[in-house]
Amino acid sequence: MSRLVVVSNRVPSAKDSAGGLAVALGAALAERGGLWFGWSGETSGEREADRVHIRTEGNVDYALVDLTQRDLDEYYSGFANRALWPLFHYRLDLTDFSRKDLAGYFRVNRFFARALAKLIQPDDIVWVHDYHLIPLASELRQLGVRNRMGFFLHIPWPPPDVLFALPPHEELVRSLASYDLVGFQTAYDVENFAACVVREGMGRRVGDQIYDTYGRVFRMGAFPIGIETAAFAKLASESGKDDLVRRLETSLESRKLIVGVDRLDYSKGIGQRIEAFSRFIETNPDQKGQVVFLQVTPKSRSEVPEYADMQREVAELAGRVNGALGDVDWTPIRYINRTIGRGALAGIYRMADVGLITPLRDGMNLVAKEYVASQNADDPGVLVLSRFAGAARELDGALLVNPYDIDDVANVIGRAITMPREERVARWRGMYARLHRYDINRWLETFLDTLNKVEPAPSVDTGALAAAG
Ligand code: ADQ
Repeated sequence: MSRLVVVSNRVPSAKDSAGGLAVALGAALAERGGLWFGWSGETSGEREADRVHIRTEGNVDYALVDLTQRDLDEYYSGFANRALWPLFHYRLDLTDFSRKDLAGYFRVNRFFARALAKLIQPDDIVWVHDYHLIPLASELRQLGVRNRMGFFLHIPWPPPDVLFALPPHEELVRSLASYDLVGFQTAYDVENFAACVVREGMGRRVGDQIYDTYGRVFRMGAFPIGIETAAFAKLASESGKDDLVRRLETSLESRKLIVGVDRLDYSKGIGQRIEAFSRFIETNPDQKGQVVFLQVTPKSRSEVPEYADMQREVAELAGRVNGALGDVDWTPIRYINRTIGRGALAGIYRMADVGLITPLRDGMNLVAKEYVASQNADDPGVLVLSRFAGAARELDGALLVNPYDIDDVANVIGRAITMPREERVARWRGMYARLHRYDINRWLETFLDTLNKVEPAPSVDTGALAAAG
């Protein structure tokens, strides 16, 4: 088995509480021996490609590099999070493109490539994650690295007319062609990407999910990410003793619970969700005092202005709804800005009669899967899920909604909260079986097996082509 090299913008630190992806990748690295490379999370005045901090745990090396404040502003807060993130979530209105940020994005990818190239051994298999690092393979190939390389995009890939609004769209597609395998969350993303390649004549289809782009042949495919299903189910079933879970249960006084859990991000549709809950109460006055909506939302990316604006807007909206609908003994919305340990989170999901997961656009949405995995098999809650989450392609027992249609979401909340037990059990069973079969480890094996089987492309190097103009 080849050694595995994982590359992501951030490398989980020893003190982070590891999420499912970090746990699964960590386990794969430990099994094969490997290297996890990325930004240290630290800024320094100067950056030097040979100043790589290496931490070794067992047979896994964690290799970290610092970035400068300017790198972070341009590469991370700039091009990655103010151009790629909004555009890939279909938000042209929030996309802020600048050539300065784009140059920073390519500069940091080149810097990462120079530092990483020295650590890669000839038989290594390299797996790069997410939109921050699209150009990494192309930079590595220009440095002569010929290893098998795969890329997985955690967020959606937009359709051609959305992508083409981004001036450097062709460079991004050209960069992706330097990988041997490009993985997306759903078949819709694959379709969108293939349409982008073909529409502007950047490449052509030469086989099943195989494309020749700028003279380089590569494979693409859908690899829907999973969760640690069995571990989540276990955490949830053992969560009854957790202090936070008990306090929540006592405070509910047998009221029904609806839960939403998301990073504070405009793609998650939190504002529309609050409006829909409010509409549900207005149109069902008998539910006043009978139901609580708990929205758990840790702040994220506060350095990006759109996120700071959103923090204020959502807090104000929740306050306004509580002021208008609440009573001395009932606060309809509980809005909490903090992260919660996985055990307590699983317990909250299990206690909730409804999981209200309504992103405006989402690559997958792991919360939807965690909610399903955490339910009590004999008395499960109901998942209300946006049709625009990648998870909607798999979770066919959910009640699907259009999150832009506030009346529809309000009606479906009513249907979910009154759904008879037999229907809840029937809907839940199929979803759980699928999540159990196709969990995070299966996802990881499927991606790596496919990457291992891809014929390495000896065809013309994208880098050489780019250099030749
Ligand atoms: P995210 O946009 O971060 O991920 P999501 O898939 O929902 O979205 O994952 C969030 C994770 O953070 C979940 O595991 C959840 O439990 C955790 N989390 C959220 N709020 C929390 C809280 N208050 N306390 C503790 N934990 C919390 C990106 C893409 C998604 C894609 C994932 C994985 O945007 O579409 O599903 O990557 O590929």
